[in-house]
Amino acid sequence: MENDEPESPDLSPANTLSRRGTPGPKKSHLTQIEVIPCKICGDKSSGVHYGVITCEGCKGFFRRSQSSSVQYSCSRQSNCPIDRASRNRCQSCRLKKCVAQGMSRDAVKFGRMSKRQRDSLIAEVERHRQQQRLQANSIQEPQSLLAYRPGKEPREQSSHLIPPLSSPYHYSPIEPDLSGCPVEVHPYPGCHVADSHAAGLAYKVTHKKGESFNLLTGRGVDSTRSTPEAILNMPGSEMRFQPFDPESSFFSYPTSLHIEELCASILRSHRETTQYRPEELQGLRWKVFSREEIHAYQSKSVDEMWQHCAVRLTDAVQYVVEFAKHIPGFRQLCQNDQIALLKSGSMEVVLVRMSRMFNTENNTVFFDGKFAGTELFKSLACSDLIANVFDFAHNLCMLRLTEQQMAVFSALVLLNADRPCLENRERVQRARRDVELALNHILHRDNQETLLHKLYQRMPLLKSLCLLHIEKLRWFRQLYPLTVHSLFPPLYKELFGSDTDIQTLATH
Ligand code: HC2
Repeated sequence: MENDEPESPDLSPANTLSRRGTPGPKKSHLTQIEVIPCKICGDKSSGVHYGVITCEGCKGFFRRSQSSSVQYSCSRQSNCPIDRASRNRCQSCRLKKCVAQGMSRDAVKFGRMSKRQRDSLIAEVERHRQQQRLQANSIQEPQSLLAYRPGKEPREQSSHLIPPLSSPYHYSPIEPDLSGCPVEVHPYPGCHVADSHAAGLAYKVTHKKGESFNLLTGRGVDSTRSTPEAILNMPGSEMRFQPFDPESSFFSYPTSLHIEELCASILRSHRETTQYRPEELQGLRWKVFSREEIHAYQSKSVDEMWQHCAVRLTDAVQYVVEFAKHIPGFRQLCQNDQIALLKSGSMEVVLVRMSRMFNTENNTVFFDGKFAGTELFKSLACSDLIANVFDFAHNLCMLRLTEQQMAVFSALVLLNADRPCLENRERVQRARRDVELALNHILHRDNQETLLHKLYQRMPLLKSLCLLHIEKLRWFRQLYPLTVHSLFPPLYKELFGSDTDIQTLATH
C-alpha cells in the first residue's frame, strides 16, 4: 500500500503549455484538459504527465516506479482492475496499465506535440465537455443506470453489471474483484463444435451448483435467476440506456425509425466500450516499438509471452462483454444464451476490433501502448496464427469501415443463431434479423452496398481463426499446464479452455 498524497505541481508538459497558452480557441480547450479523467484510474486528471493524461496520484506513482530499486509483482493473475478506489491495491498492475497507456519517462513533451496529436487532444476535450453538458441535461444518460434498485442484494445492483462511469470515456468494464473467484471452478466448459450438446448439459449441471464464475458479471452465478420472471427482473432489463425497445420490433416489422434508433444505439454501445477512439489511435501512429523493445518481447519465454497476451486479450474481451450487454436485444436473451454467444463470439469481435488498431502502412497493431509488427509476437511460437490474425486485421482495415459500420458488424458477429449451446435460437435469430436490417440500412445510406457481401465473406474466416487459437491453446496447455492453470486470467480460461482438462489437472 502506498499513499497517493498529491504532490507539488511539476512542470508537467500540460501545465507548462496552459501557462504559456496558445492563441485563439485552442487555449480554452487545452486549459481544460482536466475534463478528461485520468487514463489510469479515472480520477480527476491534472494534465499530461509522462505522455499521458493522469491524475496527481498516478503521476507520482509512475515517477516512483521508475527508480531502479523498485520491482513490483502481482500476487493474483496480473489483471487487477485499476480504478480510483482500487489503484493502491496492486502496484504491479497499476504500473502495467501506466505503460500500456503509453506512460514513459522520456515521453515526448506535450508542448512539442504534432499538430495532429494536438488536434486529437482538442477533439477529446471537446467530446468530454459535450458529454458533460449532455449528462447535465438528459435523463437517458448511462449514469441513470447507477440508480439504486430497491429490493436487490447489493451484488445484484446494476452498478456491478455496468460499472460506474465518470464519463463514457472512463469505461472500466473490469469487475471489482475477479480474484475472489475460485480459479479451480470452470463452470462453462468449452463449447467445442463437436461436443456442444454434451457441453450444454455439463454447463447446466455446473450451473446448478451455483458456485460458478459468471462471464456477464464476473461474479457467482445464481441459478435460480434463469426463469422467465427472473430474467425480466435482471438488473439492467429496465435499462434506459437506449430509447430503442427491441421487444416491440420482435412482433412487428421494424420501421425505418426503429432501425435508425437501433443503429444509433449500437454505435453508442460501441463508442463507449472501445479502448481507444479512432482519433486517439490516429494520433498514436508514430509510436512504434524500438528494436530493443522488440528484442525484449522476443526474449521472453514462451509461457511468459503467452501469459502476457492472454491478459491483454482478456482485457479486450471484457470491453466486448460490455458492448454486448448494451446491444438492444442481447440483454433480453436469457443468461445462458448471452453467455453462449459471448463464449463463441467475443474473440471474433476482438479480432474485428483489432482492425481499428491496425496500421496498414507498416502492418503493425497497437499493442501495449505502441504499434507492433508480427515479429514482436515471435516468442509465442505460433507464427501461423499470428500471421493469419494480422492478415485478417489488415484486410478488414483496408475496407475502411466507419465506426458505425464496425459497430453494427460487430453486433452481427455476436448475434449468431448458429452458435453451440443456445437454448432459444429463435429469439437470437429475431434479434439478429433486426441487426441485419440495420447493417443493410447503413450500407445503403452510405452508398456502400458492395461492403455487405465482403463483410459476410469474412465471417467464416473469423471462425477459423478462433478455432486455430483454441487449437494453439491446447498445444500450449500440454506444454505448460501449470501456467494456464495458475497464471491465466479466469475469464480467459472460461472462454477458451475446456474444463475437463483442468479437472484432470486438479485431481492429480
Ligand atoms: C488485444 C487488445 C489490444 C490490441 C491487440 C493487439 C494484438 C492482439 C491482441 C489485441 C489480442 C491477442 C492477439 C493479439 C495479436 C495476436 C494475439 C490477437 C486485440 C493472439 C493471436 C495470440 C495468441 C493467443 C494468446 C492469448 C497467447 O488493444 O491471440
